[in-house]
Amino acid sequence: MKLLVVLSLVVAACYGSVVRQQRRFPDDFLFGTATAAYQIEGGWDADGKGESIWDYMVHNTPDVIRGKTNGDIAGDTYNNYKRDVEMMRELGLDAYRFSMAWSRILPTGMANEVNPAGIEFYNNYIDEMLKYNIQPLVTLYHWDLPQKLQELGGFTNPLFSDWFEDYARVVFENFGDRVKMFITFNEPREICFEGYGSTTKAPRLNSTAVGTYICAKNLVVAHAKAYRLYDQEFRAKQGGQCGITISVNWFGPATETPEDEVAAELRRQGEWGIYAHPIFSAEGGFPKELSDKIAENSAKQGYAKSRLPEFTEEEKAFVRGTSDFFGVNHYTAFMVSANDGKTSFPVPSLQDDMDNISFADDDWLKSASAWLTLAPNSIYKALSHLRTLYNDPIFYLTENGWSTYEGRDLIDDDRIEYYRASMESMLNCLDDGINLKGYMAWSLLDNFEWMEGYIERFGLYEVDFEDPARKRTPRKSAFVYKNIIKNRFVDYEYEPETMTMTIDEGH
Ligand code: GBH
Repeated sequence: MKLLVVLSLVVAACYGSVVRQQRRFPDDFLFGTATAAYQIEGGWDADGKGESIWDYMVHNTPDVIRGKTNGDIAGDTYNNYKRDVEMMRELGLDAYRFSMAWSRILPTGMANEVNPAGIEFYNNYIDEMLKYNIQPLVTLYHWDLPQKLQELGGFTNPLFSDWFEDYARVVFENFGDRVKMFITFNEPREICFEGYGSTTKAPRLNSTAVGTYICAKNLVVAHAKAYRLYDQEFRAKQGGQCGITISVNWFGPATETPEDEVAAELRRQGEWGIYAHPIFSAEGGFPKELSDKIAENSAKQGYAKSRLPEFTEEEKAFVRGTSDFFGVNHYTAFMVSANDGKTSFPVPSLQDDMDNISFADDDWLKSASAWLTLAPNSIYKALSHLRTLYNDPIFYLTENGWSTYEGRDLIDDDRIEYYRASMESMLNCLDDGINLKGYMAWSLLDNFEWMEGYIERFGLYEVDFEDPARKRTPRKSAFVYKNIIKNRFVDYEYEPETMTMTIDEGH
C-alpha cells in the first residue's frame, strides 16, 4: 500500500501536467485556420474580377487605412494558393475556412455574368485542399460587396436578399459537390453596424440609427433565402450543411446590480442578439427588450415608425431555424455598466438605444489591437450563455486569434498563451456537454487587417509584404498549434526544436 502511494506520487511529480493532459479533444473535432478573400487574395482586378466596396474605398479614400496600404496584392494568395495549402499540411489541419469574393465570381454582383476565371481559381484552391484531405469551409460573404450593388444601396436595398440568393445558387452549383460546409455571412454586426452604422468598415455610411437596423433585417432575410435554397435544391444531392457566423464576444455585467444586468443584456442584444435571435430563437424576430427600447426612443424622437423594421409573422417563420450550426467568431470579453449619465452618445443612434458603457479589465493581457485582450475563460462564458438561450445548437468557433505588431520577431509567446487559454476554455465547454465541433484559428497567415492595414498581425505564419514573393515564415505559435492538433491536448512542456516546418506523414 505504502509503495503504491509513493509510486503514484512519483508518477504525479513526473507528469505535472497529467491532469490537464487527460482533457482531450475528440478525434473528430475539426481543427483549422480561417482567412477572408480581401485580406489575403490580392489580384483585386485580375482576370475579370469586378470592383468591391473595399477596392473602391481604398482607392478613392486611401487615408482611411492606417499606413494608407490596401489589399490590392495582400498575401497574393491568388498566385500563392499552393503554398497556402502546403502550410495547411505543415500544420496538419483538418479543415480550412476561407471566403469567396462575390465580385471575382460575379463581377457586377448580378448572376447574369459569371467570371470563368473566378470559378477556376476557387476550383483549383478547393481541389488542392481535397488532395490532402483538408476539408474546405466556405464563407460566401466576408465584407467585400460588389461595388455596383453598393451603388444600388447594398444591404439597404429591399432586393438585396434576392441578389444574395442568386449569388449563393452560383456558389452551391459550382462548388457544392466538394464543399460540405457553407457559411452565408461573416459577422453581421461588423457588416451592419461598422459598415452602415459607423465609419470603421466599408462603405462607411455612418447611419447608426437607421442604416444599421435596415441592414440587420435584410441580412438575416438574405441568409434565410440562401439557407432555404440550399435546403430545397442542393442538400439532398450534395449532403452538406449551411449556417451563419456571428461575432459573439462576451459582455457580462460589471457588478451584480440589476442596472448592470439590464445594461449587459441590452448590450448583448445590440451586439449580436439582433442577428442571432431571428435565426436561432424559438419565437423568432428581434430580441424584445432592445426592440421595445428602439420603438420607444423612435416615438420620442418623432419618427412615424420604429427605426428597427419589424418582421411580419410570415417573415419570422421564414427566418427561424435556418442554420444547421451556429458559427461563432470569438475574441475577447468586456464588462458592461449602465450609463451613469456621464457618457453621451449621439441621438438617435444604436449606442444611445443600448445606452451603456463597457471596458476590459486592466489586468488582462493586451494585444496589438485596442479592442483585444486575453479575457479569462470567455469562450466558455459566451457559449454556455448561447447554449441556454438557443436550445443547445451545434457550435463551430469559426474565428479566434491574437494580434502582434508588425516587425515583431517570430517568437510570439503572448499568442501562444492566448491560444492555450482558448484551448482550456473550449475543453471547459466540452466537459459541460456543449456541442462544440470545431475551431478555426484566425489566422493562417498575416493579412490585410482592414482599417489597421498591415500594422496588426494575426498570422501563425508571418508574411513579408516587402517581398514580391510574399514569403511566409512560421511563427513559434504555428509549431505549438501543430502540436495541439496532433496530440489533441495542450502540452505545456512543448517547445519546438527548430523553427523549420516539415510535413508529417499522412498530410
Ligand atoms: C474578425 O472580426 C474579422 O472577421 C476578421 O476579418 C478580422 O481580421 C479579425 O476579426 C481580426 O480583427 O476598431 O475599436 O472600432 C472581429 C471583430 C470587430 C474586431 C471590429 C475589431 C474593431 C473595433 N472585430 N473591431 S474598433
